[in-house]
This record gives sequence, C-alpha cells and structure tokens, in this order.
Amino acid sequence: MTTIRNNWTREEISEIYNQPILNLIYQGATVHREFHDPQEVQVCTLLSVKTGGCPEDCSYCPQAARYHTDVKVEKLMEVKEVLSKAMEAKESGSTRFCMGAAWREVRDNRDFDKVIEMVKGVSTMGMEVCCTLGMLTPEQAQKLKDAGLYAYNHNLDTSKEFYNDIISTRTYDDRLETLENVREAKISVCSGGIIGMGEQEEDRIGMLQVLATLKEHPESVPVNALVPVEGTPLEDQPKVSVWEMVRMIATARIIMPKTMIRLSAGRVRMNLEEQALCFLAGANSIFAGDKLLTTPNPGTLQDREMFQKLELKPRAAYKEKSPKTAIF
Ligand code: SAM
Ligand code: DTB
Ligand code: SF4
Repeated sequence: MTTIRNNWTREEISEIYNQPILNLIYQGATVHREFHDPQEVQVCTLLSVKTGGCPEDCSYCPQAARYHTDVKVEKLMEVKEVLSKAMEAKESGSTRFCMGAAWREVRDNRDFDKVIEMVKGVSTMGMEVCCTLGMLTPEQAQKLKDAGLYAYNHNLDTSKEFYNDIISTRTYDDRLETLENVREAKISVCSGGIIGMGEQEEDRIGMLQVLATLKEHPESVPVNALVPVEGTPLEDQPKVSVWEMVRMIATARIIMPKTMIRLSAGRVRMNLEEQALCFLAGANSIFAGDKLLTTPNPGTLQDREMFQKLELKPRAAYKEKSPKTAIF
C-alpha cells in the first residue's frame, strides 16, 4: 500500500527520477493504478481572456510586453464572449475550463469584477472553473471562491535555485505565498512547471520536491514542455525528449499519488505513441482544443482519435473526493 507523504527528500526523489526508465514507467504505472482508473483522462480547455502586454519578464512567455513576439495585445474579453467559448468547450467534451490572463497580479478593479462574472457564469454550466491570473491576495482568493471558482493555476515553473535565471520581476516566495492564499480559500490548487528551459535535472527534482512537500499536495500538477516562441529569450532552446517528459510525469505520479498529473504544453510536438507513454507513466489530464493560450495544441479531432485508439474515456467533472472543494 502506497501512503501519501509530504516529507520527501531530494535524494529520495532523485533516486526515483534516475532509475532505469522502464522501471520508472512501471513504478509510475503501478502507483497510478492504485489511485486512479488508468483509462480515465481529464479534458480541460484553456482560454486566454486577457492576452499579451504583461509587465513580467518570464523568459519563456510570448505574452511578456518586453519581448517582440507575434502575440497581439488585447483587452479583457467580454463576459458574453467568454461564456460562449465555455459552452463550446463543454459541448466538445471538456469538464474543466481554465481562463488565463497575462497579468502580474490581480488588481481590485473593473476587470477583476468582470472576471468574477465569468467565473460565476462558467460555474453554473457544471464545468470545473479554473483561473490563472497571476498573484492573488487572500481577499481576492476568497472573492473568487465565493463566485464559484473551483481551481487556481499558479506554476512554480522550476526550482528555487534556477528561478532567478528565468524571471526577475517576482520571487519564488511570491509564488508560494499565492499558493498559500489559494489553499486557505479552499480552492483546489493547480501548480507545476516547465521543462526544457535550460535547467539541470537537479532543478526538475528540486521543483518536484517543493510541490511534494507542501502541507497538502496540489490537486493538479501540469507538466509543460517549453514551447519556444520566436522573440522570447528561450526561442532557441532544443526540444525536450519524450523520455524527459516521461521521467517528470512518472516521478510526479509516484511522489504525489492522488494528484492529477497534466500532460500540458508540448503535445503538438509529440506523436500518439509518445503521449501513450506519458499516460502509461501516470499522466491523467490534458488540455484540449486547438490552442493553449497563444500557441497551437492538437485539435479536437486528433484527440478524439487518440482517445479511441488508446481506449481512454474523459473524466467526469467534480470527481475530487475532498469535501472542501466539492460544490454540490
Ligand atoms: N500570468 C499568469 C501567471 O504567470 O501565473 C497566468 C498565465 S501564464 C501564461 C501561465 C503559465 O503558462 C506559466 O506559469 C507557464 O508555466 C506557462 N507557460 C507560459 N508560456 C509557456 C511556454 N512558452 N511554454 C510552456 N509553458 C508556458
Ligand atoms: C499550464 O501549466 N500550462 C498552460 C496553463 N497552465 C495556463 C499554459 C501553457 C501556455 C503555453 C504557451 C501559450 O500558449 O501561450
Ligand atoms: Fe506574464 Fe504570466 Fe507570461 Fe509571466 S507567464 S509574462 S506573468 S503572462
């Protein structure tokens, strides 16, 4: 019987991460089967409700105002437009709808009031509503919770040691503080990172250790492969190999057994067999729809084919057992 632990050491995680790849996949698959139905995959849809013009300097991000990318700056979308996109996502089989804004932090202004309306609207559609809006105060987290927000995405991205090489406009502790505020408001926590930014394996292990030693594990951990975008400082980073994705996913699965592990950005550059390996290793969630926030993602048709071929079935909404986050 596997127990849930919050006291993982870097050495332990490193031993898991560095074991022979087939053993690692087998261990990930075994833990996965103990805690989840291996045929079930959560389908989430992303929508960028406020695109571009962000004051932060995240080196990977096409939405940072200071880099010259093809992303056009747009103002916050209208509530009606967002709700119609959410309905489309629901009709195409998504059970979680995540709204992203290119903000450093939430401000208490009319735009935030509009986001609150979006959250209310999507939550009445019976989908799990998620937002990713940058840093939050405890009061803002509570306001979102009261509006029906189910989950909040706020990534640590990498290790504490490597963080300053990637972002200088905020600190790792700022990120942890927002995660704490989200947790306190009893919102489901979604936090993960990106690989392929030039970090060492130690940094990947370091990030996993921070996530797995939070008081409670995040309910979701997205594992993104960097999407290198022209104009960003990381535009020339080489593609991460599928084995690196598999190592991250299996290790996350083994040390955080109950968590949903999301095979996130980077699927456009993976074939069916590579994605199948990720599911085998313990991934059980994806972003669907032909766009992530600003970059391409496999389309609905392609994913439908993948679900058929791999005999996967979409996970129902609100399956999390925690009474704190159940809203029905
Ligand atoms: N501005 C908010 C923030 O930074 O928290 C929310 C939106 S931000 C775009 C959400 C996440 O997208 C980032 O934390 C990062 O992990 C991921 N991301 C952004 N650009 C990416 C890229 N080029 N490749 C992979 N992941 C990326
Ligand atoms: C996450 O971890 N990955 C998603 C979501 N959370 C917000 C975002 C990926 C963004 C990839 C680059 C883009 O499309 O702009
Ligand atoms: Fe802004 Fe978020 Fe992009 Fe950083 S990751 S530049 S905070 S939108």
